[in-house]
Amino acid sequence: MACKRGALIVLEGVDRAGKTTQCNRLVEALQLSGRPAAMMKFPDRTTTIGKLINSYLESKSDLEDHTVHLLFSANRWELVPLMKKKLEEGTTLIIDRYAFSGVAFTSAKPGFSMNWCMNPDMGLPKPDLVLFLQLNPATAAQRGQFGTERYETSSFQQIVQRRFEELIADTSVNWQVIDASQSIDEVHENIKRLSVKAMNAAEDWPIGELWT
Ligand code: ADP
Ligand code: 2DT
Repeated sequence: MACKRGALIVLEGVDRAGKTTQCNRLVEALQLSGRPAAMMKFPDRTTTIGKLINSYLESKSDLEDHTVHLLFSANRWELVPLMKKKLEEGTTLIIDRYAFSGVAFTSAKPGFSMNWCMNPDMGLPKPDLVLFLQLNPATAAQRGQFGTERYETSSFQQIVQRRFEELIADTSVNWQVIDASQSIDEVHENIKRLSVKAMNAAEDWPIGELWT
């Protein structure tokens, strides 16, 4: 019998919600329980396209807003062959940000509709589960100051949060909202339970296509 495929699990959420912490914890826990798992992160700043994005985020270069949106999307598409290979080999992928961040951040800029922003990511591998780590700005502030990269201001992040709320209303995607104000261990237990359930449900189904 062909091996069961891995699941595609995405973590999204505002700055300092705990995405990176929880992705690491989840991969570690799955591996310890004998389930192949690997972490990925978007933007992946190591590729040629990722280096252009990194320079933009660090304000070392300027890029026209449509152009940078398409680069973020291209950065996902260039990794699709690797993602599919791993999923088909049975490895579950835990991903720190995906197309939802792409849409939420660009559509927070003036003059961008969510529909325009979604188009370049249509047909990407569809996540089996998207975990949204919900955290209010006051609690996020207790976890440290904003960094110095582009987009790291409270006024911009408030608009991003509203765009995420619109995306979460889309029932074609398996969203689960997690209270990220709980302790790291509590959040981890919630996330692990939902992930194992999604992994078991995904293994007999083909990989879907996002927003098609
Ligand atoms: P993100 O990737 O969403 O920006 P991080 O995982 O980098 O968030 O976490 C941001 C900061 O908050 C880190 O210092 C991390 O240790 C801390 N942190 C993460 N989760 C929690 C939590 N549940 N409670 C308290 N602090 C947390
Ligand atoms: P971090 O590397 O700290 O997560 O910040 N972004 C991300 C976009 O504008 N579009 C995208 O498609 C993605 C994946 C969110 C990366 C910053 O880049 C933003 C914060």
